[in-house]
Amino acid sequence: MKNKLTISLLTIAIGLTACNSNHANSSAGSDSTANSTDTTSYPPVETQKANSDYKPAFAGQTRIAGAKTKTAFEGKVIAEGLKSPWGIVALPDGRLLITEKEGDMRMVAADGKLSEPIKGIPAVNASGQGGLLGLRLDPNFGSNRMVYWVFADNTPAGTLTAVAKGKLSADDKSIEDAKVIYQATPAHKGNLHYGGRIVFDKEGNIVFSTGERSDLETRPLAQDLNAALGKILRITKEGQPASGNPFVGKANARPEIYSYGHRNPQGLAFHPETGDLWETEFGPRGGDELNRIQAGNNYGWPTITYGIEYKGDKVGAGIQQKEGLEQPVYYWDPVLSPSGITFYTGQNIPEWKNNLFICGLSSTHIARIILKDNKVVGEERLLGNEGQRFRDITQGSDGALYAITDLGRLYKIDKK
Ligand SMILES: [Ca+2]
Repeated sequence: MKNKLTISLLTIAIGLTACNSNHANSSAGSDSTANSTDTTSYPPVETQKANSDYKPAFAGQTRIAGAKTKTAFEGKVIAEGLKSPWGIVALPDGRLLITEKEGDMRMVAADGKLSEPIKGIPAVNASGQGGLLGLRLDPNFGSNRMVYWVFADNTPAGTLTAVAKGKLSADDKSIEDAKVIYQATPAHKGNLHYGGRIVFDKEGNIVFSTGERSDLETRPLAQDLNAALGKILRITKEGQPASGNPFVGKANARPEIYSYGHRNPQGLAFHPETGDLWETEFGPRGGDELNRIQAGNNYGWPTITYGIEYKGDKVGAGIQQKEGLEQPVYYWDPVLSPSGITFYTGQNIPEWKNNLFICGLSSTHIARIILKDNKVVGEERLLGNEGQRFRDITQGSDGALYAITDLGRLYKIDKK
């Protein structure tokens, strides 16, 4: 493994040398404190043919101007050997807590050393896209040591997306008193589109995502307010519908629903300044989306969507826009396969302030998205030379970004 690590670091070093010469050229004569809206001089990063000739609803909804980071930065592999890591959070002491799809959690120390699997986590169904998925620490983790996670749960009727919680033991070796607090029914006999990302809102409620389970029979449930599939849900730490939810007290609607019409959302993050909830979801072929989530809104799937079915047909009636259904802030055709996302609030790379970083699986890069007035104004591809499917990203307590990949690497991304 040591040889592999050396080689990968060498690859990064070579890649960065190439990048840096570009930076030098592009920043010649410019102010080193370039602001984040300095994007106009670069072509869009996407140059491949789109899957359809669908037209965006507004200018800048796809293939926005490219951006280039001027501050020299690097992505270093600080750990390898994780088994299909899926979710990552930073612990207050600088360590990282990571889920592995097959059902384990591990800690990674600042020097990259992996812990043994943490015991006490209930069994997950890891077939297909299922498993142990996103995780988040309690906002009061420092005093209560509570951890919350999303996973694919087994029931007699099939599998479903569920949320559980438990207390990290004082010796960090186990989760104590693990308890399932929410099951997103109906269950389905399938193993795709579980959603699976989880965040805490400022009131201390859990906000998490569920997929519509992919199959044609379950797909319409994304529009059904009596089903928890294809939704963003908002619940208390005890698994009850959170107060203030948009459908509380409404007939024929579940009170835990926050927004609906989602396909397979795997990215959730709150904007550090506006407080808005931002989401990424896997669309069909050519229809991956970035959305700004507002309570009660319908985000369209499967009634409207960009992109086409993976087998080539149009999706449903083949429409992309409809009154009353939300448009994505941005979409990708071809797709990124967007998984975990995070906003940057670190100090080391000022031009990244409040930018959104999106892990791309099939695209094998991290997308850096510059937002202004709730629109995308710039896009950059990071770590594209690594050949990695990026699964989740978070900001460490040191302000650096940390990203995990399906091949089991942990990258630290920071100023060089
Ligand atoms: Ca949509």
